[in-house]
Amino acid sequence: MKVIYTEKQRLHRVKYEFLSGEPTPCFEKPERADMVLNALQEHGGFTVCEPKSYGTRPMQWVHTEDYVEFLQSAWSEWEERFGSEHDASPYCFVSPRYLRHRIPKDIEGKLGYYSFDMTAAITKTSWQAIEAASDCALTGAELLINGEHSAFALCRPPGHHAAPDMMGGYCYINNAAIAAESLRRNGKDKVAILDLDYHHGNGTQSIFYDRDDVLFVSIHGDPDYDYPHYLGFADEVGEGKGKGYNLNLPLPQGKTDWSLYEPALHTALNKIKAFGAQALVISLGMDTYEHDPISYFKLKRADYQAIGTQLGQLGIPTLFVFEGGYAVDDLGYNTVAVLDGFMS
Ligand code: OKP
Ligand code: ZN
Repeated sequence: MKVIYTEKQRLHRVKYEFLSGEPTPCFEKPERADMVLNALQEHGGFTVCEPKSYGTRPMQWVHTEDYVEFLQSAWSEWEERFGSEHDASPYCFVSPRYLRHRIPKDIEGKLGYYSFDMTAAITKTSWQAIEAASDCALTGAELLINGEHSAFALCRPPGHHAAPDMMGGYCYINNAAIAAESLRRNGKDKVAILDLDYHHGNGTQSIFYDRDDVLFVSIHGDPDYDYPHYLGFADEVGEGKGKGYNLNLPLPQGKTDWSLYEPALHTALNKIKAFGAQALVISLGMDTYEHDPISYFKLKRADYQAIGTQLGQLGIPTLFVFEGGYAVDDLGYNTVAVLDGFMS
């Protein structure tokens, strides 16, 4: 299987996030990709290649132009006002209830306008990594368009929380959504996205919520108890012609092991089969692992192999797009277990 990765993605490294009120070194860090690369190399069945460059045009398929421009200029605007010592980060947000959705001129106002939480800070070199991650996803999609049966876009920063004009949850540009849209524009009439990250892919859901040509299915921790808290419930089924093309399968925090997970996976795969997907994008979050430091499912290494096997049995051209997963020591081997299961 071909893996698309570039060292440029190392250029995004945020110093801190707040975990239960405490400044903590950011869990989403470049070493995550290193662990995956190591495990891929040890396995031996993978070829790592560099992405092609696609620029910002494809980003605008799923994001607004003003948001993409904001991401590109945010650091220089921030640096001009506050210097380069601290990462650019929002603190004030547009509550949907009482405040006006109006883009302020000041960078602190803009950061809040374009964010739904405080976990997506911007550094001097973040943009280069963000663009590189999008390129990895697009290169992966192009491999499928050119006839590969599968590929793995090893993207960082991740993307599934990024909405048309909002960052959050370590995500800026929605890599999986861009890949899905690329597949749609290149002959795949029906594309399914299966989001396996522990956290609901609110951004991806929002992007495709009113569409019937891209099915979104997600298995994740119940948002009544887990991040992103305000989306990802089972009654969100899509709207307009997209009604019936969004399927959320929230599972209980703390006790979801394979015995609870497998039936949900079965439901998800049946939905994808019934839809008749011609290409499948997997938002491959590995934070469903029993030892993940910020998530609460109980999947084990062998379960990842089984997930991969079941995905492979669908027989649909499949692009894996890397999302979360923070148990760094086991992250590489767990990821390879999914891909190995898929190939075998
Ligand atoms: C990004 B991805 C839990 C804190 C959660 C944000 C998590 C972002 C996850 N107490 N903080 O979906 O893996
Ligand atoms: Zn996650």
